[in-house]
Amino acid sequence: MNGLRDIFLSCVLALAATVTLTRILEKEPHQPPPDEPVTSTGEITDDNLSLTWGLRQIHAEEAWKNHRGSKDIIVAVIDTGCDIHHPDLAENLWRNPGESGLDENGMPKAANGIDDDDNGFVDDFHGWNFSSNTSDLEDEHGHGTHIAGIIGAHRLNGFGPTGIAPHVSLMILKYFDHDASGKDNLNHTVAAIRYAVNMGADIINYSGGGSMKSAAEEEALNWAASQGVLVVAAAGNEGLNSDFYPFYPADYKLPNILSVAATDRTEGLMNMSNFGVQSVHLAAPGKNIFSTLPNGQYGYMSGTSQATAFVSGVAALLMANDFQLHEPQALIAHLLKHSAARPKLKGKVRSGAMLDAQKALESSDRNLVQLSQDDN
Ligand SMILES: [Ca+2]
Ligand SMILES: [Ca+2]
Ligand SMILES: [Ca+2]
Repeated sequence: MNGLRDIFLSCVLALAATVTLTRILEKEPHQPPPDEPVTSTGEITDDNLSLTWGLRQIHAEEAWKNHRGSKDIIVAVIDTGCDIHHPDLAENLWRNPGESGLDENGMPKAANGIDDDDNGFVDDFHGWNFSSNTSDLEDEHGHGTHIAGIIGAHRLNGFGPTGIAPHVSLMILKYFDHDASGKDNLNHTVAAIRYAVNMGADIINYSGGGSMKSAAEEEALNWAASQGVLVVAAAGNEGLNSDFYPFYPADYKLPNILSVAATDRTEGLMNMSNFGVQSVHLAAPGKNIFSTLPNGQYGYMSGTSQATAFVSGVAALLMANDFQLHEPQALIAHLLKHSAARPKLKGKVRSGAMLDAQKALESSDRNLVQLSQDDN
């Protein structure tokens, strides 16, 4: 069904205890997300893991002893754009090889106004803005920059948090525009999915969605499945059982989609997180997550969006560590098998467990082809 659908962006203020998440955009498709991110003013260093409880809970430090990721793994972040100049992100952005280097006139292909790789997009160096149909990836909201940082902020660069995959290539695909209709945002999503697959993304991170199905979106995701692209999708922020109230794209019954619920520091589900023993695969940290924000800043955001990014990060590490796990079904099965069972999650998500990067990495086969990584 190609109708309007509500697009949620999980942006509950971490520091505002009384925030009630409301379904948005269903009646007013142009309505902005409910809250803006909270910007941190504190001094943060990337070895100050007290601020990044989620990394501790999934045992990221231990996982990094196995692998810290590879730029050869491309994660497409389909979201609100990204601060591509953020010092904690810039080096980990994907660079389209067909729009890199100099053209015959000595001009940088990234900004020469020419579609150098003839893929239909002019100067798509780090990705594409499907809202404005330009290469301008500016993130007016902050959500996309936050998600990108959870997946792939730099490690040991002296500031900010560390992404779960400190070495990775982040392909920035902007689909969301405050002023666009829900239908337009959905159409942009479909175009972004197709771009990601065409341009070689290994993983699609989709931290959004809505309650209405879209045949075009399902078809694009099915094509992604046929091309071996993993899709990590947010279970949704409505506090509902997705087995009875499906949320899309997380709940298309496709073999390459991994649906993620959100936990808080107690390792229980956040109240706002959707759940479902049939439809939601596993849980990951989602409350008060510290990450990058536009204009070189940092701050906190909460929701299944953030949990989804945690899973995408671990998936990127796994793919770098073990080529066999490049296949989405194999990776999903591996992640579920090597997760951390939690009593509070039993009967809530299919695995009854939360993400555990250490278990996932240590149980993958390092003797197979392993991608190289940098030293830090
Ligand atoms: Ca191009
Ligand atoms: Ca160009
Ligand atoms: Ca950092």
